[in-house]
Amino acid sequence: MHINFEIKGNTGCITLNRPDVLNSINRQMAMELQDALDKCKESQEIRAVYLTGAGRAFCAGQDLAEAIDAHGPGLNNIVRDHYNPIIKRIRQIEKPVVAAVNGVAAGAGANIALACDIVVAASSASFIQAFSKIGLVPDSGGTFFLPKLVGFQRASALCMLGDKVSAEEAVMMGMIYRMFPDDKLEEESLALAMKLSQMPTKGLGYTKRALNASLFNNLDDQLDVEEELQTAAGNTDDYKEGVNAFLEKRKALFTGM
Ligand code: T3D
Repeated sequence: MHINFEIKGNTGCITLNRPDVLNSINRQMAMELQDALDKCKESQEIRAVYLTGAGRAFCAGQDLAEAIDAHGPGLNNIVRDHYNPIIKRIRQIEKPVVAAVNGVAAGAGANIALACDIVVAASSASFIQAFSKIGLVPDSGGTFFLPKLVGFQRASALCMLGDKVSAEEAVMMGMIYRMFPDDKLEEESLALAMKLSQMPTKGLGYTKRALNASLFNNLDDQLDVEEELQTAAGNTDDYKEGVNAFLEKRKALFTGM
């Protein structure tokens, strides 16, 4: 197995686990990651997803030994069968997906992290659009998310130069949400995922759907989406519980329903 998958409370925890090659992704790992994301989507018990890496790296992107293997899957197949389905799954799971970037995130590894809903990193972590250094194009949604996160100009420079961005710089430029000291990352990031897993899951799922739609919509269309999803959220048990708890001055107990 190249992925560790376990359920902690209501959080599906996925750990990329090929530390000797900095968790670079080969076909087996890509398929296992897709399967784990499917489990997270389908399970009622899982209300948040947590993605991290084993060892000193988050993920160094494509396993380059496999990429140049004449008997390997081939470039176009790698993008179509490995990375595109991973990114689509991350965006389509209507539950919060937290990436805890514990070390270097390069190539597809960086862009898988950036496709997640909330990205936090260890202070020693870094992000590298490594593709240009080997003559490739950013994939795994990098050309989609990066300009939206950091602006077109910065994204162009990062994609073309392949500069290493420190966690601190990544926070400053809005590429990621927060940074924690190395020895606190696991505790803090897991606590964040666990907290999300106890929040109104349907409401968070609708929020994600609205944010996904905002990437394409004009204001009129987006207001329509918000109206529709607010109606749906208002019909959930968690909305009733949230309002009642507020009025009764007690802590809400959300069930995700
Ligand atoms: O077919 C396709 O390729 C299409 C899909 C493309 C998607 C992509 O992700 S393309 C981009 C692929 N990734 C890269 O180009 C990054 C390659 N790695 C690096 O540049 C560096 O390893 C890092 C900057 C990430 C970290 O550097 P450093 O000095 O901390 O570690 P290292 O010594 O380079 O790596 C440690 C080991 O991991 C080393 O093996 P060894 O010498 O101990 O036996 C190294 O070969 C291995 N490793 C690191 N990255 C990869 C890898 N092995 C295979 N594939 C990797 N991507």
